[in-house]
Amino acid sequence: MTPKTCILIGAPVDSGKRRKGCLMGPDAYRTAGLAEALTDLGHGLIDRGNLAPAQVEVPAPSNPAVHELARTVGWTKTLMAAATEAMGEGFPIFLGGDHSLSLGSVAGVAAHAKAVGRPLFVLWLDAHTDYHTPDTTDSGNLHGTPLGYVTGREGFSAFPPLPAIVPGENICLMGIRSVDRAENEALQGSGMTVHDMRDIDENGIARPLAAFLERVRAANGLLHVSLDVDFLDPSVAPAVGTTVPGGATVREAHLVMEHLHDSGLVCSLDLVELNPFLDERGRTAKLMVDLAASLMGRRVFDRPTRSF
Ligand code: EXY
Ligand code: MN
Ligand code: MN
Ligand code: MN
Repeated sequence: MTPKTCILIGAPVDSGKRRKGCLMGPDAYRTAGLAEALTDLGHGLIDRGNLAPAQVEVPAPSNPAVHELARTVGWTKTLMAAATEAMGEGFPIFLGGDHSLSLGSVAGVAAHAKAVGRPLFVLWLDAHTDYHTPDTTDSGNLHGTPLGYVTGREGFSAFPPLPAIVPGENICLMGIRSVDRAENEALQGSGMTVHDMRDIDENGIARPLAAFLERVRAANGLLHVSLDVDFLDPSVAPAVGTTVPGGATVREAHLVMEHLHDSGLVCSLDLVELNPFLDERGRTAKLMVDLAASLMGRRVFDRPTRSF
């Protein structure tokens, strides 16, 4: 990978669900050595610190279950602008914060892709499909809605207008093992490619990923990666409020990162849903940093038995 200017964007978003703690995520990644890992790989680094949400007023949501709508809309506004700006300067890494941050990060990256005339593709590594709208969510937790927003589903009238829609055909989800009924119905005909854990157990993770990366390459696309802690199995990544058993192993996740690195296609990254309050001596934060580093560079100690 050619050296990048990595731009760390702290997004202590905690409004996308009721359980608190993701606001500590950005500082946990810093404490776990993210900046040092990136500079050791030869990349430049700018840390923009932690952002704050724009203050906005919104009408009462039609679904009374919806939680903290105004704050999440404010974050979306802030992060969309920050993402578009950072894409013009380097490789943004969004340090979450819960997954509602991706309403802003993906929309902002999509605006940049449109401006430079290239299609945006998204790889969504998650236990969940996050395809709700504010009208379909039962929990009211807006961290379950980012893919609904960026694909242009109806129901997001309180949010900023999308600068560019990401077509479902450009989105690939991996690690899926928890889908709500309303999401499942909407997924039919969405065009998105969904590799659930059964699929990965039966076929492995490398081949479906390679097929997706080939599509990105053939289209001269830009690729945004959104990594939710709950993509990983809770036994190796306990610091998340939405654990689902049967997740990706360290080996599978690491292999994904190596293939992403080798592809040279990735332009931006979300690290989301880390709740340091639930961690065990920083192990989840450290694993997420290790995965991000493997995406950003080939490290010889990744393969200690290999001769060079
Ligand atoms: N589908 C469930 C809901 O809508 O409440 C769970 C969503 C969890 C979202 C996490 C971030 O991936
Ligand atoms: Mn998610
Ligand atoms: Mn999830
Ligand atoms: Mn739900």
